[in-house]
Amino acid sequence: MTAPAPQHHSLCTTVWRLIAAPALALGMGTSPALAGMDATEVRIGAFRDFVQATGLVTAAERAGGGQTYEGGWQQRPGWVWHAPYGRPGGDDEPVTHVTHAEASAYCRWAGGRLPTEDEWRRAAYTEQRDPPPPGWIRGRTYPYPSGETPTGANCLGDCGETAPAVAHARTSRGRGHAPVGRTPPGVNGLFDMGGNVWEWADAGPGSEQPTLGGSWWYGAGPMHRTHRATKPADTAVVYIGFRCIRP
Ligand SMILES: [Ca+2]
Repeated sequence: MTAPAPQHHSLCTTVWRLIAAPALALGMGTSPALAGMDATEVRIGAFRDFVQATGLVTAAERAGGGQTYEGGWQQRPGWVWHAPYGRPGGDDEPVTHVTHAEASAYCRWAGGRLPTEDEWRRAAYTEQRDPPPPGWIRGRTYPYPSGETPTGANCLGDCGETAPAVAHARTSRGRGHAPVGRTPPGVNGLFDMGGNVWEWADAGPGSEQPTLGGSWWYGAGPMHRTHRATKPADTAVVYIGFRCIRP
């Protein structure tokens, strides 16, 4: 089940505009139901604050660009965290083309850390609000972050009418990402846990790290709670982003 969107989105947008700068760095605020899980994927604008504070040059920048998948992995010159498809991205778009280590460093800088896979999954699939808004059942584990169905997420084909992708997206498959928080809120009131961009989680030391929730590149399959995926930790590509938790 997908909860009605407008009042939640309006409230979130209002909160996003009013919260102070340190909280802004983490995205569109955090979910009060979930001990500090970001309500949205981390935004380009927030990552810019991190880059300006730390002088980070990302691996994708050093390599000349991140990657996309077009019948095999293809490097794209100039496709980096602030220009996801080679052209400047808006501050409200999800940051992409960042490695697991870069995502983790951002979260630590912002006063949190990457969620573990278990933390991410509990937030994405099991409703914990007390009481939850109408239409949601406390304690229920849903098949999708959007509820009983994938409807409303930004995925490929299976999600129905979704938030408009950014106009500068360049892809031969799917429509590209939407700015964060434009789809209806899902389980626990979180945005885009299913679809939009994959999200890094932290499995501890290791060269393979979890990515969760699927993306605009895929249908609903990778959004389902039974789906598991990992990527090489140095992957920096157009459809992987992240969010942080401050437990
Ligand atoms: Ca996502």
